[in-house]
Amino acid sequence: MHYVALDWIRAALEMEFLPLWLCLGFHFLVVEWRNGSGMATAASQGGCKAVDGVTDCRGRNLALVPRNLPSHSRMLILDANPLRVLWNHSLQAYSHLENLSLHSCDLDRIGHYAFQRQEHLSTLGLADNHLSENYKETAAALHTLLGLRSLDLSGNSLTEDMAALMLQNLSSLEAVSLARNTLMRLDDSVFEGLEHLRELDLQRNYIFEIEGGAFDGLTELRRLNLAYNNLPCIVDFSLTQLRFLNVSYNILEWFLAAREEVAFELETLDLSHNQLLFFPLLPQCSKLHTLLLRDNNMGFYRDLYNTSLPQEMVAQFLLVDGNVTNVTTVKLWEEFASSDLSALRFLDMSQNQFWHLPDGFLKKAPSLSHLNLNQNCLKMLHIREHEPPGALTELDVSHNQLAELRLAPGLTDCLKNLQVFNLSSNQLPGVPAGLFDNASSITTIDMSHNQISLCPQVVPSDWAGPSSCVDFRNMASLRSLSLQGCGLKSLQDRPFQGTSLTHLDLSSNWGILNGSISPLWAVAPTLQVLALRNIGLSSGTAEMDFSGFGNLRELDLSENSLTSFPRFSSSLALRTLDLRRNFLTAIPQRAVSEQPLRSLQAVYLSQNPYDCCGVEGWGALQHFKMVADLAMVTCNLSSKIIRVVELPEGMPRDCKWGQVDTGLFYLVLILPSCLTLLVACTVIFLTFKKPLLQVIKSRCHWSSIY
Ligand SMILES: *[C@@H]1O[C@H](CO)[C@@H](O)[C@H](O)[C@H]1NC(C)=O
Ligand SMILES: *[C@@H]1O[C@H](CO)[C@@H](O)[C@H](O)[C@H]1NC(C)=O
Ligand SMILES: *[C@@H]1O[C@H](CO)[C@@H](O)[C@H](O)[C@H]1NC(C)=O
Ligand SMILES: *[C@@H]1O[C@H](CO)[C@@H](O)[C@H](O)[C@H]1NC(C)=O
Ligand SMILES: *[C@@H]1O[C@H](CO)[C@@H](O)[C@H](O)[C@H]1NC(C)=O
Ligand SMILES: *[C@@H]1O[C@H](CO)[C@@H](O)[C@H](O)[C@H]1NC(C)=O
Ligand SMILES: *[C@@H]1O[C@H](CO)[C@@H](O)[C@H](O)[C@H]1NC(C)=O
Ligand SMILES: *[C@@H]1O[C@H](CO)[C@@H](O)[C@H](O)[C@H]1NC(C)=O
Ligand SMILES: *[C@@H]1O[C@H](CO)[C@@H](O)[C@H](O)[C@H]1NC(C)=O
Ligand SMILES: *[C@@H]1O[C@H](CO)[C@@H](O)[C@H](O)[C@H]1NC(C)=O
Ligand SMILES: *[C@@H]1O[C@H](CO)[C@@H](O)[C@H](O)[C@H]1NC(C)=O
Ligand SMILES: CC(=O)N[C@H]1CO[C@H](CO)[C@@H](O)[C@@H]1O
Repeated sequence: MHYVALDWIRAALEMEFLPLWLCLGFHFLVVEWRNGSGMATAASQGGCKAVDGVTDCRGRNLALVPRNLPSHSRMLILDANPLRVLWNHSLQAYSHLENLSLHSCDLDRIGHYAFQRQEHLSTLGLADNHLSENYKETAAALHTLLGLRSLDLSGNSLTEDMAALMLQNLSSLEAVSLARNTLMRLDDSVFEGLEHLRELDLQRNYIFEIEGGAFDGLTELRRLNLAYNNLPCIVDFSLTQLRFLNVSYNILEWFLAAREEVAFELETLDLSHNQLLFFPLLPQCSKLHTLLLRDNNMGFYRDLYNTSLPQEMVAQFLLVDGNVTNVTTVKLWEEFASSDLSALRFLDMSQNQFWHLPDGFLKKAPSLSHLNLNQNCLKMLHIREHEPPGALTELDVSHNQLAELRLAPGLTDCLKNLQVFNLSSNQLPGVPAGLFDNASSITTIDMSHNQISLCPQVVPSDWAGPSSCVDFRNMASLRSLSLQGCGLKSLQDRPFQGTSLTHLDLSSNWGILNGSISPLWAVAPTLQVLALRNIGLSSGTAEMDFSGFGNLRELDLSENSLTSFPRFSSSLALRTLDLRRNFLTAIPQRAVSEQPLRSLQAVYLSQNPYDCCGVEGWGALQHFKMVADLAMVTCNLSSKIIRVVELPEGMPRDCKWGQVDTGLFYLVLILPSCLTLLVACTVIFLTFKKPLLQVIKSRCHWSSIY
């Protein structure tokens, strides 16, 4: 019993000591902090940088807001410090702040009075903290900021209720970011009272539902970003004042604007990377100039409905709002026809499932300058009056199944503003005669990966036969032409005469030059970039004579059968030369010392079967540092593949020694045998010396008289 009482007293004593220890601990912390703050003062000259009212304390490992910073700072950056808590009054000394940045500070608590007396604060960055933890206190702190204009709360694991509480009554806000949080459902309470909000970023949340009216109070809203959410559709879109809407990377199947005859301010609409089934039904009156619809499932379902009249296509929407279910029937074509595309300049419909474009579709967008139809299933493109519109400067129909371009008869100036025409990867045999006749602005044509043939002679422009060839002659504006992988046979008749091509790609047309580059002489003076990859060039057929190509900067001769280094005339100004994947065995010294190669900035030489003993030019090449893929160049030394950079220093000389002085080699081989023979002779001689003398002596018997 005694014992127990004593124990109890000890426990009580310990209990009393506990606060003391805590106090001591706290005191210790404070002392340490004081010392720390002394250091921070030093850092405000060294660590924190203070220039022109901007104090930058990024990543200084600060646990508290330093107290000795310049008090007149207008901008304070405390990003990436382990603050954890923003204590009450910790910013008291800096009452002139306009801009405060606290990104990635591990903040899970912001004191109610942390921002007191911050009347000038207009921009507050709180991204990437843990503000969901004590969100009520944080909300209370934010409510003291009556002049706040921009607030970044991204990456804080906030739900819609937390966000709603934090934003409540912050009516001065003009820009809010709630990106990378965990919002799921938006109703009219979340953004209530933010009547000055112009910009709202909600990307990368889990929003699957936006109730009607959620944005109704935001009368000033101009930019709304809803990218990377889970929205299944947008119907009855009625934010008339919005200029920019980004709903990319959702799961939208429909976009349907409210059918009101009011003017929408919408200029940019990004609906790319969704699952749209039909062209969005846009406002009847808008200023839309950029419409991005890349990577959806859109098509015009003429074939599906088995009707040639798209007017008959109908979609029914089941709208569920609370316990009220409404069925709305939309006549797709009528709806589409009433969409206002008159200001549209940029339209991206790539990566969809368009098998055809209905008659009159492009006519609705007379201002269109960029049209991207890349990666669809188009089989035919009908070029008619105003389709595509005359303003078009860039048309990309690459990666479709086009087997025919059809040109309305009598049409002459349909492509007069077109600059870039990409027809790559289709099944076109050619283009209709006369299509390019009045295309006087065209600079770039990509016809790669089509099975085209070049017209043998000038085709009369009134010739209405099938478009089974293409003629580039006399296209004075043309600068860049790709005919890669077109299955072209040996070029005849100077097919590029009358053009001023600067870029030409003839790669992967086996045999197209048939040993002579004379078909290119017509464009030799203007060419700057020439690709002759994989066309079966060999050194044997004829010397490649590039002497007329005075402006050539880049030449690609890779994937051919060249066995020797090509010769270039001295007037060449080459900068890049690609000789990969040929059959070069040696780099001759002269190739390197020749004048045109001195101007080279990059030469690619790997994947050739060099002989390690035939690389006399390497030293010089390395000296000029122009071998761009030197690390990958290998050579062959008695059946072993060695990387050239790993060759021993004097290697080529050793090779020469081995090749030239074979006489010496034989001498060395023979020398031991000779020596052996000599020794043997001496031994024999010595062994038989005595008897021999004796024999002589015995023979000279008579001389023993003395
Ligand atoms: C506040 O700082 C941010 C980030 O440096 C900057 O983008 C913004 O313009 C500044 N705002 C003001 C009002 O100075
Ligand atoms: C700030 O002060 C209030 C009121 O005194 C107090 O309730 C709160 O705990 C304090 N917050 C912090 C982080 O110190
Ligand atoms: C917001 O304003 C309303 C009306 O002025 C007021 O009743 C409410 O308490 C305010 N809420 C906060 C969190 O300040
Ligand atoms: C829309 O948002 C996505 C994701 O942030 C971005 O990649 C895209 O560029 C934005 N679109 C426009 C038109 O800015
Ligand atoms: C589509 O309609 C045509 C005639 O209008 C008919 O011959 C054809 O069988 C129909 N196809 C389908 C799949 O209904
Ligand atoms: C819908 O719900 C409201 C209240 O939630 C109720 O008053 C109304 O009667 C309901 N209507 C129907 C058609 O069920
Ligand atoms: C449903 O239809 C009724 C009558 O047409 C209309 O008053 C109501 O607003 C509609 N509700 C929705 C959610 O569209
Ligand atoms: C044409 O389109 C293809 C594939 O989409 C692309 O690789 C190529 O760079 C484009 N050509 C030009 C000249 O833009
Ligand atoms: C179109 O080309 C034809 C023949 O090349 C020429 O006669 C005509 O004037 C051109 N039209 C325009 C509008 O340039
Ligand atoms: C290729 O050139 C050789 C002679 O240089 C010629 O006999 C042959 O007909 C040419 N081949 C083609 C397809 O023009
Ligand atoms: C390397 O050289 C030897 C003899 O010179 C030859 O038999 C062999 O095929 C060469 N190997 C390669 C990969 O070129
Ligand atoms: C480590 C360190 O700087 N300690 C100092 C903390 O501050 C006290 C008093 O200001 C100094 O005496 C310590 O040397």
